[in-house]
Amino acid sequence: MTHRAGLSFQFTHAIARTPANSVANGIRAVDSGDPSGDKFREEHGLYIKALQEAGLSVNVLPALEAFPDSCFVEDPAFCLPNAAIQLRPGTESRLGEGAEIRAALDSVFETVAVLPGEGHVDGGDVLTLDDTILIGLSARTDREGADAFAKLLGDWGYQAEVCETPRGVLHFKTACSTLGDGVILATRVMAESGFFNGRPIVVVPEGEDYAANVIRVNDVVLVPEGYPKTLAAIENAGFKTVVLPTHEARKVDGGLSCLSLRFALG
Ligand code: CIR
Repeated sequence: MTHRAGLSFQFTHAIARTPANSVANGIRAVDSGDPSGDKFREEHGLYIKALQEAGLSVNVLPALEAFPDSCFVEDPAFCLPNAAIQLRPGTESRLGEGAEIRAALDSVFETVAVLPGEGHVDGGDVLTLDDTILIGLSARTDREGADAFAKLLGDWGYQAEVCETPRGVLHFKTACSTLGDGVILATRVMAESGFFNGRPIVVVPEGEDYAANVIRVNDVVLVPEGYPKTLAAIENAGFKTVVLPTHEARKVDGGLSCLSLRFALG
């Protein structure tokens, strides 16, 4: 696709969802204790404020107790400037979240498509760069879903590539992010994967893999609290940062990107 400067980080709007108390039952690979709804909502409030300070108008949807992981709105949908796709998350307890977010998509986008076919894609497996969109196969995103998604993006004039998320990594974006301006932040394993085609990569220092999930929002990069080496690496690469607590999200394998859908309208 043609290079669309800023596609990966210039946004005007976001959609988020308040964490429910049921987030204590959220899915996790390793149990390090249940997140508390109250503490999670406190951290979420700071996250929303940071998005607003970065210039976004944020629609915060009400908590959904029936879906413990529903505050991770990145997974059931994918947004582009002026168009969105309702996805089918690849785990049973989250499947219904696509229908739950649909009205919020319809209220802002002229075009909202549903992922064609029967396959599954979690938005956490989709990394939008300015010139291509990478889709990682994972335990959540299957080949049928990824191919259908790539075809739909192609029909809309975007280039998409399907890659393999390294084993043991929940989502493609658990291990990498765009810092914007063509620069990638990635864990060492992901940096050595060859997915990034010679793009400049800031490698996440050893022991800080969780900090590979950051978000560039307009002029700033939001970085999780507690990862000083990664923070320094991002700042040394010339990016302005804002640090946010994500301690409760982390207990259920969530990070900064999962907590919002970010897009440009206009
Ligand atoms: C899940 O396992 O689906 C949630 N507990 C965490 C989702 C994190 N989402 C993301 O990385 N995009």
